[in-house]
Amino acid sequence: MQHDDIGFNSKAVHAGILSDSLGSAVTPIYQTSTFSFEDADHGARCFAGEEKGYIYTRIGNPTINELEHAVAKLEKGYGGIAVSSGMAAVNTVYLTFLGQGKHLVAHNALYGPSRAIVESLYVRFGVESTFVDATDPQQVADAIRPNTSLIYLETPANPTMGITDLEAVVAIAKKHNITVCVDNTFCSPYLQQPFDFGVDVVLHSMTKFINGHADIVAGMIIARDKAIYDRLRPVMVNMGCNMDPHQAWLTRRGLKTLGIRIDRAQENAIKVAKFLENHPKVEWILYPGLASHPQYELGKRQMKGPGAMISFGLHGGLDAGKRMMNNVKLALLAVSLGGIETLIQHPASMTHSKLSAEAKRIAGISDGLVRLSVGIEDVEDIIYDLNQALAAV
Ligand code: LCS
Repeated sequence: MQHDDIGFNSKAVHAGILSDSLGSAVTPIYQTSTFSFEDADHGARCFAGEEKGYIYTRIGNPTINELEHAVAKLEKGYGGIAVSSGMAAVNTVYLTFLGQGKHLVAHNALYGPSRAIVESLYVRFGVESTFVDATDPQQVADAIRPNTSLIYLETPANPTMGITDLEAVVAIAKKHNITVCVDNTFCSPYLQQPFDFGVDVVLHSMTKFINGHADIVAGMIIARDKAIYDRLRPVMVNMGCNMDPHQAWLTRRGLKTLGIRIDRAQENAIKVAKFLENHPKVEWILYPGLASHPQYELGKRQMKGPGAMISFGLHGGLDAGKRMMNNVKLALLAVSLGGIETLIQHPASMTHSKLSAEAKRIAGISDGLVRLSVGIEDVEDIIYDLNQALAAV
C-alpha cells in the first residue's frame, strides 16, 4: 500500500514519523537551538541548499518538520509551515501576500484580531482592505479592485458560523489571479479540505482542534504548491515566529487522535444542538448540522460533518448571557475552542466587549450570542449542565 493511499486516521497516526536507530515509536523532542556541521564544506552545502541538513531551529528542526509534514499530508497540500500561534500564521500570510498599495478582501466575521490587525496595523503600511459578507460570493466579486492580492476567509466563521462557498470564491479569484487563503481552524482537515476547492493557502490555529487538549498555543500554514510554499517559508523564518520543538511534539501527539476526538465531539454537538433548538430560552441557533442553518446545503457539500462549534442566541440579551455564564458547572467559562473539554463563552461581555454597538452589529455579534465548543464528555452531562444554567436565565 502506498503511504498516500492510507486513510485519514492512519495518516494522523503515522505521517511524518521519523525512524531512528533505536526504533523509537515516537519521534524524540530535538530540544536544540542549533545543529553542528561535519566540517566547513558540509556547512557550506547545507547553507547552499545542496544537501538536506539542519542548521538552526528557527529555520528547521526534525520534531517541527514531522508535524509540518503530517498536517500537510492531512490537508493534501504541498508543505506545512509551523508557527508559534494561530495569529503568527495569519500574520505570515498577510506579510507574504499584502504590502504597500495592495488590497485585501476578507469576510466580515473573522476571529477578532485577524480583522483588527488589518485595520489598525497593516493600514500603517499602506494596505487597503474591504470586509464583506463572503457567504454571498457576489459581494466578494464586487469588492475586487485591480490591486487586490489576497482573499481571506474563515468558514465556518468565528463566531457567526457563516459558511462561504469556497468553489464559488475560488472561481472569482482565479479570474483575477488573486491568492485565496482559508482559516480552516473550525473544521480541521478532518472535516474540510479547502485544497479540494482550489484554495491556495490553508491556515490553522492548532491551539484548537488539531492539538485538542487546551495545553498548547500553536499555528500552521499549508501551501498548495511549491511556489507558494517558497514565498511563505522565508517570511516565517525571518519574522522569527517559528514553533518550539517541545510545542511541536505535544501538538503532534494531539494530532494523532484528531479524527476520533472530532467524531465524538461532533456526535455530542448534534445532540446538544437539538436540545438547544427546542429550548424556550434559546431564541436562535446556528449549527451547520441543523436544517435551520442558512447555508445548510452548502455545508453538507463542503464539509464532511457539521463539527463541534455551536452559536446560539438567548432571549434577554446581555443579562441572560451573563446569567447563563455564571451558572455553568461542567462547561468551562473560557475562550478558545476545539479541545476535549466543553467551553462556553459570551462574546458581548467577553471577547467582543470592547467593540462599539455598530462594530458588533457588522460582525454579527448580538448581545445574547453564546458560543459553545462541545467537548468529548458524556453528552448527558453536557446537556444536564446547559439545562440547569438555562434555568437560571
Ligand atoms: N483563527 C481562528 C478561527 C481562531 O479562532 C483563533 C483564535 C485564531 C485564528 C488565532 O489563533 P491563536 O493565535 O490564538 O492560536 N481563537 C480564539 C477564540 O475564539 N477565543 O480565544 C482564541
